[in-house]
Amino acid sequence: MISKLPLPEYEYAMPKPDADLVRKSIVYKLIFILGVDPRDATPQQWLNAAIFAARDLVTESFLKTRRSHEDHGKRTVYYLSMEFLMGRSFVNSLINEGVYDAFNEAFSQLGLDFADVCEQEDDPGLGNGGLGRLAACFLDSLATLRIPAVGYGIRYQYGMFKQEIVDGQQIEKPDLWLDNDMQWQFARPHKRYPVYFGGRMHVNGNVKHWEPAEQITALAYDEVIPGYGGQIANPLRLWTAHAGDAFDLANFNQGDYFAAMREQTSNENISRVLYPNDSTEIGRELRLKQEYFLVSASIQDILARHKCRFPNIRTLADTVAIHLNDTHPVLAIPELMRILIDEEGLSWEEAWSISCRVFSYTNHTLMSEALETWPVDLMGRLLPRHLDIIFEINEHFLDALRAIGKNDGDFIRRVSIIDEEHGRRVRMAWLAVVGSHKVNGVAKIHSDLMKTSIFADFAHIFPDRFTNVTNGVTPRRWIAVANRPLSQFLDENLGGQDWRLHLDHLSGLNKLADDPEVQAGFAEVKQANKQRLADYIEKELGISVNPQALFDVQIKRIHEYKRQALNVMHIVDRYNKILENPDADWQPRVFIFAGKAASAYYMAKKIIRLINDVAKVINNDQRIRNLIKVVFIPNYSVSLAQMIIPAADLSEQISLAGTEASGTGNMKFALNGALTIGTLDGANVEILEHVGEENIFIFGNTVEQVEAIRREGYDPISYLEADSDLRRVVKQITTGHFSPQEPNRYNDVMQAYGDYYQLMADFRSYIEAQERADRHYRDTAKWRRSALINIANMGYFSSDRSIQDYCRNIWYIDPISEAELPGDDE
Ligand code: 26Q
Repeated sequence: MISKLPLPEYEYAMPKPDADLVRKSIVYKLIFILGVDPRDATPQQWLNAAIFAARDLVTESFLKTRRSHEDHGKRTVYYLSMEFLMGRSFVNSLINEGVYDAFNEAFSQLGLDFADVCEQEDDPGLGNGGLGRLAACFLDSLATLRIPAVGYGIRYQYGMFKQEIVDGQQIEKPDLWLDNDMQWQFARPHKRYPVYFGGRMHVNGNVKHWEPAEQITALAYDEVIPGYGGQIANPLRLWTAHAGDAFDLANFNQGDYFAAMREQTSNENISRVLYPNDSTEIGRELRLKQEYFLVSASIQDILARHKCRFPNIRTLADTVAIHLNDTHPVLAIPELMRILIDEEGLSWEEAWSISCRVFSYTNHTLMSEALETWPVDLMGRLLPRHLDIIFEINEHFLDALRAIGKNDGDFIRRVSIIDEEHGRRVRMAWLAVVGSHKVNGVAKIHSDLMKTSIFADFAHIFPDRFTNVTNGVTPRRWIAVANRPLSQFLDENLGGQDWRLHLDHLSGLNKLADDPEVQAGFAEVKQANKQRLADYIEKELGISVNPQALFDVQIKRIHEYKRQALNVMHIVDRYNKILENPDADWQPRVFIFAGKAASAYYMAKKIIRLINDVAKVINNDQRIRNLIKVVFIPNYSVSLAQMIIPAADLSEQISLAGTEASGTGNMKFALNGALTIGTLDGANVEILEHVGEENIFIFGNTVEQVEAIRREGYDPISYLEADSDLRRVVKQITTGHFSPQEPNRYNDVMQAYGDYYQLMADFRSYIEAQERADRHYRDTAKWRRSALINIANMGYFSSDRSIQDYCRNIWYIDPISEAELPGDDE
């Protein structure tokens, strides 16, 4: 048990600051922490000083929260994720701590432009997209809901690359975020754990012993995650690989000092760089090392924490829930088993019973080609004891199946954790399902499909294990931080600020949606946000866009299944029709794209180039008279999303049905009063249920239709033959209309792999939905009403609701009550 400091001599309660105090604190930090004369300070240095001032406030909540967790021995959830896409922290912290106005005012006292200072902050890209951003929204909700929780991740030196567009093409540049972003993190040099790799296993009777060949140290850095309301802050603990005083043990023992030192440097690569989500075989070994590195350090830390608070390791499952964000950290299961058995001396049965109660797993994809598997050889070379444990888990599992009469060879082959057919690989998703007490999908349709497709066999074996938790997004970042005009509008029209904590209170807008004054107020908010984005586009890209036009937005990772190419096809079709019929009453539109392609993903990069080629031709065609503008905004990031989403009128969520597990951008748009044009995929289905079919533009084949088409043999050519508009669009793109200098540039982009994502099949229905959107937009009152109804009915999609679902149905955790919270002047 931890010995506690005597109270209350060591208490320090930070006074709630007003602008004067904040100003003094910022100037103090500038001078005495940064050593900069206020006369010479750059906006960047002012920001750094202000961050130190803000961090003081969150740190107070942070330490109090920790103490309260220790005092009450509450059950805690540990969220393991290879990605946390946190976005900028400064304004978010000010809003969550309730000191935004004080800081704003302090900066105006200093004669500085607050917005300009805030723009100096780096946006650490420690994630690829949805899965990483979801983890960040969840941390915000966990702290806000006062759930004892710790996030565990990797402190990549290089996160997501910086995207530049040169001649229409994506160029990747390294993004060294750590240069400036140390202010938010507390280094914990005493929190260090050894992580081992390689070597051999020794078997001595019943006792197994792993003699590793390499050792690396995991060092902890804590980022403070403040909850809204300033009472609670939880840690996000990020691990960095440090060679420290550890060497390649074998080389060192043989006296080969230089070989040992060389290894040491290469091992520090473990936390060097974030992997893209379509990674090729090259460099995969390092990815497996990363996954184990995260898992091993985190499990050691969780066990150390448990031992500090409780005398017996056997009670672990009573106080610890460990959540696996996809299969990436699933080695946590054999790692916990290894420690419980090899180091703590528990029996297999005891260890397995604890392990199953501790772990739960979220699946984020149905596409079987995206499921993680690792070659048995590689696993055995890097982690021989873990592979051995995985074999044993598999044996126990298959034996149990055979014992209940399920011994059909084909069935056993399908559910075996070891895939024997593709060169012996470990199926990580199977391991996650077998080793967890709950497995969830991220939207209703996704969770249902999980049980009939990839996990059908397991749904029979473990019918109670599968469940759904529909994703959500935090209203703090996605309204309060990203859309201040809308926040003010909501405060005024809902008569208070509590929608930030109870998003279902937005439903109060339903009865106001027809009120012309309310509609006008909303229109003003939207216009201000569109103007801000138009200014940004003008400044960054030199393209002038009409802020009165309909802003049609698709921002997300570039991927064939997300069908940015279908969006382009609609743009080209509209272009053709305007040229054909220039005097018709066309609705002006600005098409906005942003998103990164994985650097090795040939087709995704080609799609970016296509967007830019199409933009060049159409934007410069005088005959179009600005009725269409196409803009690709480079370097998509959380902070860009925060600017673009509030400015959108129409949100493009057009994945092929059955491919997007949930989507979360779709929620952010609707929450900010954009109407969705989308397929019946992922969370779109539930958004439709909440906003009603007259306030959303649904098109395209359903999952059942997509499957039927595939079963019967999909024939894209038949759609081309039947539709002359479609034929013209495809011909133009594939024969160089938008790339006259290289006519063949896009001859593979439309029908790659036989149009696997069925663009041709959904084209006509998409065009019709776009026409409905035009007509709807023309009726200003109708559109505004729909936008308000969208906002009013998005309460369900708060990540607070998702986290409450997890707490009730998966983690079995209660929040810390008001009474258990430390008071301000304790
Ligand atoms: C795996 C192995 C090796 C290297 C990289 C990866 C890897 C990394 C990231 C695989 C997948 C990812 C990311 C997946 C992702 O972002 N999925 C999205 O998750 C969202 C949150 O649940 C959903 O809303 C999206 O539908 C889903 O695509």
